Amino acid sequence: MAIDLRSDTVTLPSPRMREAMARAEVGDDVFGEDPTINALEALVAERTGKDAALFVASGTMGNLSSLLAHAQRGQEVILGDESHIYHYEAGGASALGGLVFHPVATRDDGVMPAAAIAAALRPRADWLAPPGVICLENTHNRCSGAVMSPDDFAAIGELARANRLPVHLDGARLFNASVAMGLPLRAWTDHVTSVQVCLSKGLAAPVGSLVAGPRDFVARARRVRKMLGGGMRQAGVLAAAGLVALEEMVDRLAEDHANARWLASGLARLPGVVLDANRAVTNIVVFGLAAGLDSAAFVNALRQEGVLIIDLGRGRLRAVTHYGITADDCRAALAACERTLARMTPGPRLGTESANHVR
Ligand code: TLP
Repeated sequence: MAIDLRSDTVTLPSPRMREAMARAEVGDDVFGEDPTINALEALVAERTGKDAALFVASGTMGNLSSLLAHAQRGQEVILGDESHIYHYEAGGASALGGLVFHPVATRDDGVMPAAAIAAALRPRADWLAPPGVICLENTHNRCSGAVMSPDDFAAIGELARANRLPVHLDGARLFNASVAMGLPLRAWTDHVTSVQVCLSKGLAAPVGSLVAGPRDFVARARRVRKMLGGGMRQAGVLAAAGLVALEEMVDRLAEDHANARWLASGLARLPGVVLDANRAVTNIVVFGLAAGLDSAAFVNALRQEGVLIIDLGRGRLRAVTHYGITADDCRAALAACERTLARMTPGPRLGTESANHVR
């Protein structure tokens, strides 16, 4: 079986999840009558310290429903230029909601400083698209799973309040941030208006995300969810796995973080790898190859060795640890990387430079 480090989205549901799914009490969620979904929404509202929460099919649907619930057509979404919403959500907020993306430079450590956001807020004028919502991401996918600190969130929350703007947090991996820092979700969510959290990444549920926020916001997001075709009826079978994910799968994320740290420090020692191992603080390792080594060729050659990673583009590669990956898998993956790089890197050729040098 391949060692699949492409993403934590490849995680399979645990046996306890499958049991809970089989036993789940269900009802029609569009009528608000699915008891398992209602329980999951109440639990996430409580953990995030928000009035209410809404179960949605995916992180993408959660972010899109949130943005469309916060902002009006022609308004700007102020977001990081390395953010998932900007790169990987098919431009949905723009295509379906008429919102305008205003990307702001993100530092390598995943932080979009409050000052950079302040500079992006356009003044009110007839010829300018006004800001409608600020988006943050934590942990930061394309920035090596970096954790943005609660202090940085507080500064942005203050800026947003002063400008009467909502802040939406793409917290697809907020549980990873919480476990890495030893802080509750509220350390971050208290500073934002709304948050989207994924159950289907490191928490290993098969499907689902939740959006949480103020009651009126959640009511609008619920309407958008219906508009997007996301009213899922007896989806309590999915929510049942989500409840197990929240009860049993959060603390074990520490294991994924330890595996990622180990993998990052091993990779950093390989000739041909460019990586600051201190960056790997959660479950994502982003690295590059030395000049002259082709990233796509490396990914393909590694696949032949039974190890899967992904190419983020611009010479950046990503390996993600998760519920399906053990410490032994990481050891085998590192050995495969070493073999692959050795094949790609020409060693000293006998009888030429090195031999000449000895003479
Ligand atoms: N990310 C996936 C892929 O889309 C690349 C991954 O493998 O990392 N926000 C963030 C920060 C995410 O990383 C993702 C998924 C989403 C939102 C979207 O979630 P889904 O896939 O459930 O729509």
